Amino acid sequence: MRVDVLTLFPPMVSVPLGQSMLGRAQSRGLLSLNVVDLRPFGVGRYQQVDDIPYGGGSGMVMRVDVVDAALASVRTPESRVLLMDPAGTPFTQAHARRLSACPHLIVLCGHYEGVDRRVRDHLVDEAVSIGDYVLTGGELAALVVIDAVVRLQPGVLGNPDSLAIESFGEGEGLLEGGCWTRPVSHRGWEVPEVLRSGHHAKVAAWRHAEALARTAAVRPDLLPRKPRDGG
Ligand code: JEH
Repeated sequence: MRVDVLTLFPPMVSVPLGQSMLGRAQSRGLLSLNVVDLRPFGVGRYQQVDDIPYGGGSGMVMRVDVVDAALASVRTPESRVLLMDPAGTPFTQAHARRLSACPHLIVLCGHYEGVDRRVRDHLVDEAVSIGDYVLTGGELAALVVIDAVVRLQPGVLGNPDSLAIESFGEGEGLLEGGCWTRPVSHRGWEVPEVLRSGHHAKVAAWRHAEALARTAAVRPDLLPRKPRDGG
């Protein structure tokens, strides 16, 4: 898939995405990443990309004309345009799965106090937030979205089993209990006996019980069929 990221700070995006699985996805041609610097689309002698907010308030707001010009340089009829936005729709795994089917994603990252509202209203398909905390800009949030989407592309994960397990529900519906490797004992901390037993059915049952216990302890909201307020 092709991903264009529009940002005032290109290395914030290109450097992390050059590492690990996503770096390998790029060199293997599974991800075609293009990070676009917004600065050359700025206006006037100083290539200004932002201005003071109408109605007052602190900080600077990114200009709609600048964003429009930058988007026009990469947009095609099959592009899906995302705006990273602290007031956007919460990003979920279902979101990631839907976006992974798009041939071309464009991710717009604001900074400072955000972007002129006309961008969200007229130039993008959706505004997305990665969670209820405040970041300094959209770049780190874009990395989260791109990572979650690109790892779902066929061939990106070394082991397709990981995806099979997720879609089966173990990875997604419940939290995982834990995992262990050698040595079998370290400072008296032992690998659970059942995992060394070689009894596959027992291992599966134990893991499921662990996942349920873990989920009930830290994310009871994820448990199925639990009655919740308001329905
Ligand atoms: C942050 C894009 C562009 C910071 C604060 C404000 C919140 C009430 N999950 C996420 N957190 N932050 C971002 C994000 C995503 N996706 C994000 C961005 C930009 C994404 C600029 N910023 C910085 C920024 C204003 N405050 C927003 N308000 C709900 C607590 C208070 C005001 C705007 C922009």
